[in-house]
Amino acid sequence: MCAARCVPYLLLLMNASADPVRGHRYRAVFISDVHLGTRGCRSDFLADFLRRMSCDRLFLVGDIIDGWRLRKSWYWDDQCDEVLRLILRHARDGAEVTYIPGNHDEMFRAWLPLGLEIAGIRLRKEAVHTTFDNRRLLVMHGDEFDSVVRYAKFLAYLGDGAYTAALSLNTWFNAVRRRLGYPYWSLSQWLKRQVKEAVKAIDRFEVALAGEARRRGFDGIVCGHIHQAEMRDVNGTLYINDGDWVESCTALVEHHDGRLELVEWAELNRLSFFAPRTGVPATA
Ligand SMILES: [Mn+2]
Repeated sequence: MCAARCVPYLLLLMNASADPVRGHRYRAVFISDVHLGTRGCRSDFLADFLRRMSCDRLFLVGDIIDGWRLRKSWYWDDQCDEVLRLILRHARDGAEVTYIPGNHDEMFRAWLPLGLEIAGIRLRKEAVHTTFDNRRLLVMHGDEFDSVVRYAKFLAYLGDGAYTAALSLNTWFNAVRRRLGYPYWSLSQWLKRQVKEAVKAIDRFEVALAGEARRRGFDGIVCGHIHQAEMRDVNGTLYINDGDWVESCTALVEHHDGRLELVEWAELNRLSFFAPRTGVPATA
C-alpha cells in the first residue's frame, strides 16, 4: 500500500526529470527565413522543433522577424511568442546563439557596429562555423547577392497547382483579349519562361555564394534568403541553404560526428499544413 501511495510522487519525479523532452541532440542547428509577424510563418511547427531538440550552437540566419517597422499588417500569435521564448531558453541552457539579420529584419543591422549580446544572443553580420570534422563554413543570410536572383521569389509562389490554374486562366484571358481585338498572348509560355528564369537565378545564387566562400578560403557556405533548401557541391565548395519556415519548414543540423543534414521537420513529423494554427491572432 505504501508503494501505491508512492506512485503519484514517482510520476511527479519522472515528469520533472523528463523536462524538456528533447529527443534530438545536435552539435549545431541553422534556421532562417522564419518571417515571424506574417501569416505565412509556421511558428507552430518551428516551436515544435525548438522544443524537441537541443544543440550546442544555434544560428539564426536572417529573416527571423519580418519587418515590424515597415509592415502594415502585423500578425503575431501565441506560437510566435513561444518561438522567441524557446530561442531564449536555448541560450539560457548554454547554447551559443548567433543572430544574423537578413533583409526582412534589417532593423537589427543598424545595431551591428555595437557588437551587441542580448540575453546570451550574439548579433553578427555573418559568422564562421567549424564542423566537428574541421570544415570551415561561412554563415550569412545571402541577400547581399540579390542582384543575381531577381526571379527566385517568383518561383516560391508558383507551385504546380498555380501553374495548372494559370493554364486554364489563359483560355479565358485570351477570350477576353480576342473580344477586345488584341492578338493572342500566351500566358503559359510567359509563365514557363519565368520559371526557367527562376531556376537559372537560383543556380546563379548558389554559384555566387559558393564562389564567395571559396574566394575567402572557406570550405563551404550556409545561407538562406531564397527559401530553397539545398545541400550540394558547387565546384568543390559546399553550398548549403537551410530553407525556410513558411513552406518547406527545414533546418540544417550538424550531428555530433560532423555529419550535416537538412531536416524537413513538417515532413518528418507528418505535420499537416491544413491543421488550424493554435494561436490567438494579435489585434494590432
Ligand atoms: Mn531574405
